[in-house]
Amino acid sequence: MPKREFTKDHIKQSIIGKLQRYYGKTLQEATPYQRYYAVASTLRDQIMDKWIISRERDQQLGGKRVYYLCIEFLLGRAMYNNALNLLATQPYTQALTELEISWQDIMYEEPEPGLGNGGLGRLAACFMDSLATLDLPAMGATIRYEYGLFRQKLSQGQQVELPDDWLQNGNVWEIARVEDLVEVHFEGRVVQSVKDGRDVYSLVDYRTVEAVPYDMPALGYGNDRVNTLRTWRARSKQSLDLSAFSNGDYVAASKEQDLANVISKVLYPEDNHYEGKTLRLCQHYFLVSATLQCALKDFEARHGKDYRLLPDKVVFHINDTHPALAIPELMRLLMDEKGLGWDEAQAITNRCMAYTNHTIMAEALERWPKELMRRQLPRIYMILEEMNRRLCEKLWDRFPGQWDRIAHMAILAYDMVHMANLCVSQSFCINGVSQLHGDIIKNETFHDYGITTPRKFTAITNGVTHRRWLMACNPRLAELITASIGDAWTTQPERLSDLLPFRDDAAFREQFALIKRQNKDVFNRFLTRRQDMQVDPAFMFDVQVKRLHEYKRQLLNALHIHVLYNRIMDDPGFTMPPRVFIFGAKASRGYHKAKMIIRYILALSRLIDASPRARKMLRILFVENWNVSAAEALIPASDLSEQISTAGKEASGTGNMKLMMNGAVTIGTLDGANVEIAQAVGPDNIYLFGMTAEEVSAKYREGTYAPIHFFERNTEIRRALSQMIDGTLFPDNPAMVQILYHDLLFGSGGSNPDNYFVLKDFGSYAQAQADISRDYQDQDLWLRKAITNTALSGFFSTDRTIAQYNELVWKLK
Ligand code: 26W
Repeated sequence: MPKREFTKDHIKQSIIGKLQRYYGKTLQEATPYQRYYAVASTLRDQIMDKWIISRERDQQLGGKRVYYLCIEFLLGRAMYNNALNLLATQPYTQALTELEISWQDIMYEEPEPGLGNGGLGRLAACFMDSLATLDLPAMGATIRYEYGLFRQKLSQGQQVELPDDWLQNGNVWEIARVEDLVEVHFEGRVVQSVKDGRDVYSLVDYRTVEAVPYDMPALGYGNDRVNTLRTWRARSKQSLDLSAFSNGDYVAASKEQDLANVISKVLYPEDNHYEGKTLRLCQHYFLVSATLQCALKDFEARHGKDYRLLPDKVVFHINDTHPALAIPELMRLLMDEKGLGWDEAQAITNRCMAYTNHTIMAEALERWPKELMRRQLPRIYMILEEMNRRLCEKLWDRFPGQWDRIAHMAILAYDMVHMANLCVSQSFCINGVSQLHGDIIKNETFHDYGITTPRKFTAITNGVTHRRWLMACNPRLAELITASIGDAWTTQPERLSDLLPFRDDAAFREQFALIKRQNKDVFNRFLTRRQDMQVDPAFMFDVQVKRLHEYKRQLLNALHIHVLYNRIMDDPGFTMPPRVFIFGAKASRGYHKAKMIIRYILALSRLIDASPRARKMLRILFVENWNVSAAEALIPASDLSEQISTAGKEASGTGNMKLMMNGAVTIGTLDGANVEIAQAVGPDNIYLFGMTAEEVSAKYREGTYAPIHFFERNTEIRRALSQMIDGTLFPDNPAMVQILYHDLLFGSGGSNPDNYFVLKDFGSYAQAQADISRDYQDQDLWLRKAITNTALSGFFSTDRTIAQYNELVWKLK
């Protein structure tokens, strides 16, 4: 098929033509949304050509492909990135300019797909970019949530959640593939029969939900590959059960519909905290069953029915345990539908499944009650039981008599299904997302599996796509880099290290500083639009942006700001280089302490603003509704990156990488990928503080930590904590955030006091912050650090991550 041409003039014609045909409007009459739609659908035309070619080529080559299963894909807006990956920003910019449209005017018209909570989902989105750019055949699979992560409003000092109705005006980038619809079955009962001398099991009296795929293109940068992100929508099979309806039983008539209509309705706003909700289990099974059915159909079309070939042609990547039911589902399909025996099916399944763990927080580990699983998915439960029986038999041979140990490793134990054990025992690869996290899952979390199958464990450090997170969001810096070292870095990010010598070039440093300053102005325009605010661009931007969680320790940051405020108020001689502490963070709806931390930060902000002297050097900005677009606006303007989790808790972190790439210097603990950032840039270009992961582990084991001592001995801590509850912050309700105070000193709800060592690490954190204030005043020194960070960020591109996954795990092409 010949590719159509897309020159500037074609683009202009196309935009005008679409406005006319779709909306019956001239360019002048069109609304900003209509203009957006016309530009985006012009890009889409261009993508379609490539998409078809790409699919045909894969079909011909018949190679192996990866299905990346993830319950979240935090995509962010696509228009500009698609233009970038098509190498078409220039003709589009010219065309738009001549039509008197600016990117800025139409960009914000694009609804933002926020189909994820945080790191897990954003990583999946970055992976799609690098998979396509490395020309690897891959399909992403997720749920097409009608409502993405809630929109956050800040109102009267607290977070308010509003629904995210992102599909309201449709989605230009998706194509409904009704022809690829599959059925997913829930509930019912299993009946056994004998066929050709073999036991055969099938599900009867089940409830049917139809899964309709909506495909979105995932483009490679500057190549011909377009992969697919398949998002599944649930719908009911019949519009109504007519017989029940005509009998007047309206509830029964719509029963099937209820489940169907809620499965793809809304993304759970939980991040690192698991609750055993039935609907969530249904979502998980819906995603894997639909995807696996379509994968097997595709396999047969390309390679026939010899399923022994499956592991050479297909790999399923399970991201965190949410898609873990892919394992028993593949068993079910191979046995019940394709007629294979158990042993053969299991051998194939074990060779097709790879698993990445993304968190070790105990409260995030999924365990489903057996009875719930049995009721919702009877056949799947049966398979899990048999799988568990065989596993325990093997474990018994290895650890005879060690009941506790075996129970700890089992899939089924104490009436619960342990999803992590399912993944670890049945996948050929168990991956951690940073070197430290890889060590922790192998030696602590899954210690006994680390002993029995050490070679299955790998650690491949996460990354971020430098095309979205540098080229697209920071075009000025990208241009400066290319002008200095050429453009090889766009596909070989390690080449960014060619920038290192430019640290010593005063003119380059000046340019770098100028761009940072310009990016602060750009951010201010964004902020005005979002929440009608401005920050002083002369201030240092100190940035902590990530989901709100106790282990991420936004509270440590806030407490330090509080102490700085007191220093300013107490000591008329105290000064510091002006800094704005910027937060962006959503708290899960039911996470009370997290919401109290937001209240505390907002109250501090009010307190500071009330003092003319304090606000000259200290400000707090809380960016409302933290999402991908906000990140794209703020990160290029950031000076300091706060990565201050309790060591051992943050599996990797990826915000740390985005900020580093854009020349922010990190203040951080030796946690997750911070360890590797520190190794890359060296001690002079990062501010490390706090306990190490080993020290944290030792403290937990000893159980002797007594934060009250810090309260007693450190007057600054005592003063700030006391003000938390004495009416200074909340005159109308002094007890508002009492739980935070109480939690730090005495523990709450049975937990240890200060479980995340905020007070223990406070001293070294405050010292590191003082060093930063000192160093920042020497702008040459600071700029050298900033440039070093950008120059050495190439390792943290997902291009490297994906290359490693392919080499060690997927082995595609
Ligand atoms: C069931 C509740 C639940 C929901 C989401 C449990 C766990 C999750 C995610 C796995 C949490 C998550 O996003 N983890 C983050 O994954 C990133 C990508 O690997 C890492 O960089 C972050 O450190 C990790 O917190």
